Amino acid sequence: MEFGNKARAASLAIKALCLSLALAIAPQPALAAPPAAAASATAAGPAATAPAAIEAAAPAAAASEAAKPVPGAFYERMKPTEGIGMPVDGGITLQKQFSPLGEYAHWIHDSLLLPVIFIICIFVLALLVWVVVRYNRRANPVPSKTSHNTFIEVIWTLVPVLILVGIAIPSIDLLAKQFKPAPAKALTIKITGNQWFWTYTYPDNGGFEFTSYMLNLKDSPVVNNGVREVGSDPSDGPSHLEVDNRMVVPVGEPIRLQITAADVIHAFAVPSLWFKLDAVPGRINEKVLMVERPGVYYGQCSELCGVKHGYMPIAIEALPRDKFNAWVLTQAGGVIDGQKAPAEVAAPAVEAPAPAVAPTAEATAAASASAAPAA
Ligand SMILES: [Cu+2]
Repeated sequence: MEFGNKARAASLAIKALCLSLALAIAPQPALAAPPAAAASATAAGPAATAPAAIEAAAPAAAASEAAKPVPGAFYERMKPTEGIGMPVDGGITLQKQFSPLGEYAHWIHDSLLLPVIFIICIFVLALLVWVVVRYNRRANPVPSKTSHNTFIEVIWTLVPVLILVGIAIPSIDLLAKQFKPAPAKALTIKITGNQWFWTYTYPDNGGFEFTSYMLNLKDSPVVNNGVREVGSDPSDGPSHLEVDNRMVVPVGEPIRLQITAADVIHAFAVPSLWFKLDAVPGRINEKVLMVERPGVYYGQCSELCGVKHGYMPIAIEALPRDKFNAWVLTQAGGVIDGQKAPAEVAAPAVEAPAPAVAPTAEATAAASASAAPAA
């Protein structure tokens, strides 16, 4: 919201600059142009006295509003990519990472910790084998009485200290980065853990809120009443991980996630985004989420929270900013920078076959395309 205010302030400043330039160079007849353009430049406010100048400022305004959704834009649920943002069969290491911190942590794990662990294990194993072979009773009947060797003692103290320092430097660096607060302009999303589903609230986009339940499993007892079966939509991901309403986020920007719980302790965890934070009743935990590329990323509640603990997965759909904005406008009460959706964008494509306002050709095609597989 604050970012929106700043963007508007910047846009106003650019317009004011263009206005003074235009006033200085515009020939007099241009100032007498019809005032029709004023209607399109609502943000110009009191500074908008000369229609010709407003016309001159239009390209600058268009640039600052490039992030806004195009009227008639629609949201289409993204199909996840197999093996991306989800566990894979026979996987033995961390999931492929899609956040800067995740990549850093993955590097620490693969290029630092694993080699150190491997070298230490091989070294200790070799020492054991050497001792067993060389110093058993038959091979070495008269043992040495040596009890101290200063050089070896210095080595076996110093080397582990250096190894620990070598591990600590990037670890503490990663820890510090994980605790870095979100920038003031970051989008805020509030997440509430419930027995046994998640609630997502978007306070910066009109405060709309929705719940997210796991899809029911095929040929199994119903887990969530009134929720469809997994696989009944072509965009569905793996069973036990796919949900009815995904949390949608913009890609490539820091997002402030504020996490709490309504009943017992849950934990919001998405392995491929290097994100895990407890959801504690009566308390708000905050952490920054940054997704590097568009996609669907799955996680699960990671705190034993009751009988259906294993049935409250998390699905995050990361979209480019313009598509995220379009998605926001499909939500009831969804607002981008104080602007509400045009009627045809606000009407849910699937649930409203006959919208009150005539939809654009594109929206109609989208509605019929997404409605067809469900039928
Ligand atoms: Cu839980």
